[in-house]
Parts: sequence; structure tokens; C-alpha cells
Amino acid sequence: MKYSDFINTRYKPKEDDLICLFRIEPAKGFSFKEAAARVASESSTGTWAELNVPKHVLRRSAKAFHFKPPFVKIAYPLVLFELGSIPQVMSSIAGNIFGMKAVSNIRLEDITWPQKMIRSFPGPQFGIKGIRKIFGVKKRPILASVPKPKVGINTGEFCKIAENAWRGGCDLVKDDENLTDQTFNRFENRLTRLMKLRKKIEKDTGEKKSYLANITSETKEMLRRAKLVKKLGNEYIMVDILTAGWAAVQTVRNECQDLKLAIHAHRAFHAAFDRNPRHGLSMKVVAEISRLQGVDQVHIGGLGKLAGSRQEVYDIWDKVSSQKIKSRDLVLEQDWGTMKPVMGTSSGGVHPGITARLLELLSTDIVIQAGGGIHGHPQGTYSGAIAMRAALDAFTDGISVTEKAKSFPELAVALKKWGHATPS
Ligand code: CAP
Ligand code: MG
Repeated sequence: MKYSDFINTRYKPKEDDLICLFRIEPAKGFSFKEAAARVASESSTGTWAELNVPKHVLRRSAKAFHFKPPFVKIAYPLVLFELGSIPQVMSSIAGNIFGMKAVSNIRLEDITWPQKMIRSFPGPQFGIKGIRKIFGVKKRPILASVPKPKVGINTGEFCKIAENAWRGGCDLVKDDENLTDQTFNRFENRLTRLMKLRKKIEKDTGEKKSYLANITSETKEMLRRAKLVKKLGNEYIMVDILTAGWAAVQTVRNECQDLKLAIHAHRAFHAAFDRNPRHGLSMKVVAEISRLQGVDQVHIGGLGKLAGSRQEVYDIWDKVSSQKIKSRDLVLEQDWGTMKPVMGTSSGGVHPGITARLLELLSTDIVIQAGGGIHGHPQGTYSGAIAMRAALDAFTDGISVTEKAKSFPELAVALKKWGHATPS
């Protein structure tokens, strides 16, 4: 078996093939095709040396079949993969290849997942409809807020901020990605106090409230925390899916099926490998994996303080929330079959002045999550939440935030402080 066995421009992918779109920059001394052949080899059956192999190994090998430099499509026979295991799939198609000397840069841009593989994963338990049912909210976006400062405040201080966010109109209060179980804010203490608090606030406001409890930790501890979340009556858990790891997320998802808990997926760490357009793994692929594994909400970018273009945020949102996606630019086609959609969560520098731009681009079927955009309001968290909720209501009412601000002074103050971008 030699590298040329991994190239076949006449190959027509089978229905069950997994297809990858790679962006490849060949290293000096390699042609594009030579580099692509090495990628197809190393990510399926081959290695650097020529080997004598039985015929069925060649049949089971990947084929680079569509060349449009710097992009190449590689088809992988389904038999190469352990169904139901993200770690094994990623060790194959997103493993050694990133370090190959035959490429100076390589990025896995997108994947078409075959139906048989999709069916080997649970997918979201609740999905967008189920999330909306938790809150009884039919149209408007779900509004979440993460108390700030991120960490460092005591449990009592955290709960006070959470109370003001809930009372001001947030549906969800969220632990920050680095808030789990620290000495100054213990997980169990925070959960217990928030559960008592929200009962009172639900009665006072007449609105359903819930809490994204960050259980991120060693896997067995995550399962223990998930059970506690259920026992104390909450509807969600939150996991930092990338720092926890894909295998751990699969274990937590199985537990959440029994516990009937919704999963909020934070993506901290993604920019370590998805920010460079020439090298790494796209957030589209991470988002697709999170849908397969079965989270109900996943961060998709917010056009605010963190990197992520409009096109990228749209493509990620499309991949997690549509059932059928046609191929375009850097997006491969996908039919998700009956797998439920995930509610995209937009956050990162989000404030009332930019919500319309986000909702225009995506839809109201998203979670808008704000920390500084609520707690940084000149009149404090309660007014900040009122301002954010009014901005979302403005969109569903079909009026501008400036118009809405005439009847919501808190919104006027936020717009004065942070300005606003009309949908471009
Ligand atoms: C937002 C946030 C989120 C990031 C995640 C933060 O706070 O809580 O973790 O938005 O980024 O820690 O920065 P602010 P993404 O609202 O104060 O910016 O949603 O892009 O994954
Ligand atoms: Mg955060």
C-alpha cells in the first residue's frame, strides 16, 4: 500500500461514508495531492512506509476524491469507526494529521456525518421545543445572565446578583465557565440557596426561572453533582464540554437521560484550535459533535468581544439548529434525520445595543447570554436585566430598541452607555 492508493478522483462516496473537508497547505517539497494523500493515509489505514496489505485494507482506506486547493474532500468508509464513540472518531480524522510534516497547516473545516453514525448517538434530549416548554416561552429568545465578576465573590453575593438578574427578567442564571466548587462559593451551597431563592422569585414574578449549574469536574464527581442538581429540583446542568472532554460528556449525557436534565454546553478552550483559519478544527465541527452527543444548548458566538465573524456564527447556528443543510462555501451538506436541534447560545460582550443584530442574523430561537451587558449597567443588575429583556421584546414587537427605550428608561441608559448597532 502506497500514498497513491489514497487518491481517487473518480470515487463516488458511499451513503455510509463519513466525509471531511480539509484545508491543506502542503509543506515545502510536497505537492497538494501528495500532502492530501498523506493526510488520507495517516487518518485511516496507512503510515509513512509502503506496506504489503490484504485487499480488504485498501477497501477500508480513506480516499481523497475532490480537489479544489487549498481544499480537499476525503471519504472514510464507516467501517473504520467505532459507532457511538466521539473519542475514536476524532482520534482518526482529527488526530496525528495536525502534526504531519507533509503539511505546514491543516484545518478540518467540516464533516458530513452518515445517518448510521448519527443514529449511534443520543442527540439532544430536550431540543429547542423542550427548552421552550421548560419556560413556557413560545417566541422570544431565552434570556440568561452569568453573574460577574466571573469568580471571587462569595455564595451570598453571587445569589444576590442572581436574584436581581432573575427579578429583572432573566429566565436563566448561569455559572461562569470557571465557577464550579471553590472555597468562596461551594457548588452545593450555591445550588441549595438558588433553588430556595428561585421558588420565591417565580411566585413574585409569575415566570419560570432556572439555573445553569456548572458541574464541570472529574467525571464521577460530575455525575454526583448532576444527581444533586436533580434532587434539589433544577432543570439543567452546565458542562465545559472541551475542558471536561468528549468521553466525559457522553457519560454525563447518559446520566442526564435518566435524570431528565437539560445540558448547557460551554465551549471554553475552543479558540485554542478553531480561531486560526489555516490550522486546527472549526467550531462547526465542535458544534456538530455537541449535537450528536446530545447537549440542548451550546455557545455559538455573539458578535461581541470574542472572535467569530457573522458568517461563522451563522454557519455554526445553522449546523446545530437546522435539520437539512445544503453545501455552501466552507459548509458540507448534512441531513440530521430526526435528531433534535440544539438551541444556540450567543454571548461574549453582548449588550442591549447589539441584540437586534444577532436576532436578525440568527432568529429568536436562541439563548441570549449576558454578563457585563447586564451587571455593568450604570444602575446595577436589576436595571441591566430589565434593559436586556426590553431589548429582546423590542425585536419580537418589531420595533427598534430606540423606540422601546422611550418606555423603558433602563434601556435608554444602556443604549447611552454602550451605543447600539442597527442590524447590518
Ligand atoms: C460572557 C462569558 C462567556 C463568553 C463565552 C465570559 O461574559 O461569560 O463565557 O461569552 O464565549 O466569561 O466572557 P460577558 P462564547 O457577557 O460579560 O462577555 O459565548 O463565545 O463561547
Ligand atoms: Mg463566561
